[in-house]
Amino acid sequence: MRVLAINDISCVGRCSIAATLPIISACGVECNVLPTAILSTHTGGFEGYTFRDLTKDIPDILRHWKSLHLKFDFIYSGYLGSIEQIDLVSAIKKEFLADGGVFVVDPVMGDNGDLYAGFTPKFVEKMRALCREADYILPNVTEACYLANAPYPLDKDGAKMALTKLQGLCARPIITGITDCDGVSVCYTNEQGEICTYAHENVEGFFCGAGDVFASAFVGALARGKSEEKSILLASEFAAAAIRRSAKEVPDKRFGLNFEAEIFPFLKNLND
Ligand code: PXL
Repeated sequence: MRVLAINDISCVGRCSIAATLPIISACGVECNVLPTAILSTHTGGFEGYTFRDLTKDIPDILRHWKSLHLKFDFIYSGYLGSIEQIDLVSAIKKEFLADGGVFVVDPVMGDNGDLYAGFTPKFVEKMRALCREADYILPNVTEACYLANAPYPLDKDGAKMALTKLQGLCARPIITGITDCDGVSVCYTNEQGEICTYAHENVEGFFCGAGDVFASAFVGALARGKSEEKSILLASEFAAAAIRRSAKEVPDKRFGLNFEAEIFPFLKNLND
């Protein structure tokens, strides 16, 4: 089983590839990477970060991979450093996804109702087109609102309506981080096609990278042969446990989730 993670390297801040590699490897699955950009930190709350766009390096990397006849069972894309990279990801899916392989798009674009620095309405439009090619999309509430043209924020009922709209883009959308009086929920369709939500207690404090921890665990569990619904529940439990722990243990939330300390319980659940 071979996963390709297309995401940035934020050198500090425990998100993107720095979260995906350890989590998918811990699942016992080979994780190959295609870095989209290198940043000194992620962009959520830090100032003065460096940003090197790697768009121009990607065609040469792909040429080499083609000469090796590489195919991937899963392609999981996250933070993309330029609009051009959206077309590249689409081409990578066509060229490198194995027959019967799974394409997972986390349409990383924003949080808390706003787009991240450097993202534009044109990017959202292009991302919508990439979502049409995906087997699964994993937007947070902000991204779901941008993609579905829904008003921010979403409660559980709003999320169910947005999910129905997103099914016009991709058969299997999963909306994360829905916050209401019941806590934080994830909204998805189960195997019977019914729209479901799964809630955790709400924990104070916003952590950049929580979506990447969820998405990486989801892909790792799917790659280990778990069902979609089981993978969602395992990934939600893992992300929620990391958030609960980090709310107490990480004084500066910009430095990300202490997901490392929750990997063993996650693996125990995965292997049960
Ligand atoms: O985890 C989302 C993310 C990924 N990559 C970069 C980011 C963010 C969120 O801010 O800035 C570079």
